[in-house]
Amino acid sequence: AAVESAPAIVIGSGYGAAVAALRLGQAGIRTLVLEMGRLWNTAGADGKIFCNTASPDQRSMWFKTRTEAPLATFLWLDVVNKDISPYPGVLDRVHFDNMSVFVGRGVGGGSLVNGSMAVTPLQSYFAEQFPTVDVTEMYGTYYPRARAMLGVNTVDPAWFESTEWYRFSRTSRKAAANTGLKTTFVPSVYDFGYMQREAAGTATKSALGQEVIYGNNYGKKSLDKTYLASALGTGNVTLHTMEKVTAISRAGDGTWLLTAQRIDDTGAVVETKQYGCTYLFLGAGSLGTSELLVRARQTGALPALDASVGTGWGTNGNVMLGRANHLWDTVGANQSTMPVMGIDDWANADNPVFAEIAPLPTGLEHWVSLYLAITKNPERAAFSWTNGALKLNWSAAQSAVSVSMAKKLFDRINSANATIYRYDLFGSSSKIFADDFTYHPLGGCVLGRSTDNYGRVKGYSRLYVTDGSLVPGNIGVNPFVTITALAERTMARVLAEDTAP
Ligand code: FAE
Repeated sequence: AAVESAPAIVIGSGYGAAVAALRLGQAGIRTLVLEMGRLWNTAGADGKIFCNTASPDQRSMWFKTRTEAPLATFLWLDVVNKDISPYPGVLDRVHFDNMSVFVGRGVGGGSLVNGSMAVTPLQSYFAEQFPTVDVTEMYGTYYPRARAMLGVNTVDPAWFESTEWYRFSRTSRKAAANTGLKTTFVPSVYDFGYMQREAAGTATKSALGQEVIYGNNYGKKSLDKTYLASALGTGNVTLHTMEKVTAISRAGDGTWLLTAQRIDDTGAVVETKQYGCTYLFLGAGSLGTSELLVRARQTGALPALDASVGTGWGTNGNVMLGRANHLWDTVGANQSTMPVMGIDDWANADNPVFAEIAPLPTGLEHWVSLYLAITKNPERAAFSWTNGALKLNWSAAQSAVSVSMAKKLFDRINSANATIYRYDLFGSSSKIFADDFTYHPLGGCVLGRSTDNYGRVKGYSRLYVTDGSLVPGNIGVNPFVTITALAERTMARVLAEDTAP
């Protein structure tokens, strides 16, 4: 096949990729973005682009025959998941031994499916995780730049206190306060002005209409509305969708060569394409970028990649759990899907935990307080390319470390409130902590180990990583603002030093 060439290619279209595409386009560099998922801009028969969590259809998940929502059951009943026909839907759940990873698929990557929480980590913890990065510059320049570009806003505290849609957060806040724990508002990229109009009945419901993990039809500033829209607006950026890059190698003259498979809506490969570029940016996410690099090293295509490539992977200590409230502590039938508050016990040196107060919007009162805890689990795993597939050596014992950390905090909350855990949410009554999935895959090509201090991959020139694989397995809060800010930092440096004529 003929080789299609561009000065720069970006693989993926999530946070790290979107930043790369915009900054390259603004610098006047012709850039091609290759994304394996769909462009989500066309309404289905119901007039909506995305389906909601209450009645998922084929648009919900990436080539599955049944949805795989994080909550397996409710009152032990298998009422949460639904049979669907295989289709390139927006949410994927990738299964490894002992750990499955949720990721977004489509133009915008994780921004299409995530909870919009836009959190900046404590500066001291960032410095601990990234000892080689100048924190003054990070917190003075790149975090503010990322937050501004992403459109971060905060809920109006007065509205928060009065609306039925956040009763669930206030009830959890009360339980935390009874325990002597601090809660904090969490910024968001969901437009709270829009949400207030949803509540007032003057705008079509999205966050208040059970839309989130299978996409939001309104209100959310996902990357296709921010960075990627601006990138395409430069006139220098072209987007190819439904194309999965399967191999990267380097020609004798230093050109990067890529093989990509274009698929149709059934998943069949309809074309195998070859691309060439001078500058290659990997933004396929922790799983995608790790797969491309580990595979290239193990097949001999890129033998000079560092031995650390594929290592340093972690779950950001994710654990999901539910508590059962007393009958008088209602959480409300109506719940916004966008979390706005967290229990912030990260400063507790003995057991640091940041726990998002998560919604469980079923449309009826269920007295469940749901949480996604982020713990400081130090366990890490490594990827390998084995028998033609990506393997991850995460063990159940490594998940148990996150659980014991979350349990330590929530045992305190239960004891201070005389409450218990919910036993009916995760498939079997012996499972009260969902420790077998993560929303926050991080690592695999860690900054300063597999790359230099700016995301330039060691062993090769003009090869860059800009996504979550740079983060060493844990960042203590929800990760997308950090991924975006690090990508801004990389692009500023690369455009100043590497691409100058
Ligand atoms: P990512 O956004 O995953 O983008 C990678 C893109 O590359 C995807 O579009 C892939 O389809 C594409 N791709 C992968 N491999 C290939 C290939 N070989 N060829 C072509 N394309 C490819 O990467 N984080 C927060 O900060 N706040 C939240 O509230 C939050 N909630 C979440 C809720 C859910 C349900 C999920 C799944 C995640 C959540 N996250 C949240 C995590 C956040 O979305 C994630 O850290 C970022 O999306 C990761 O950004 P990357 O740029 O690393």
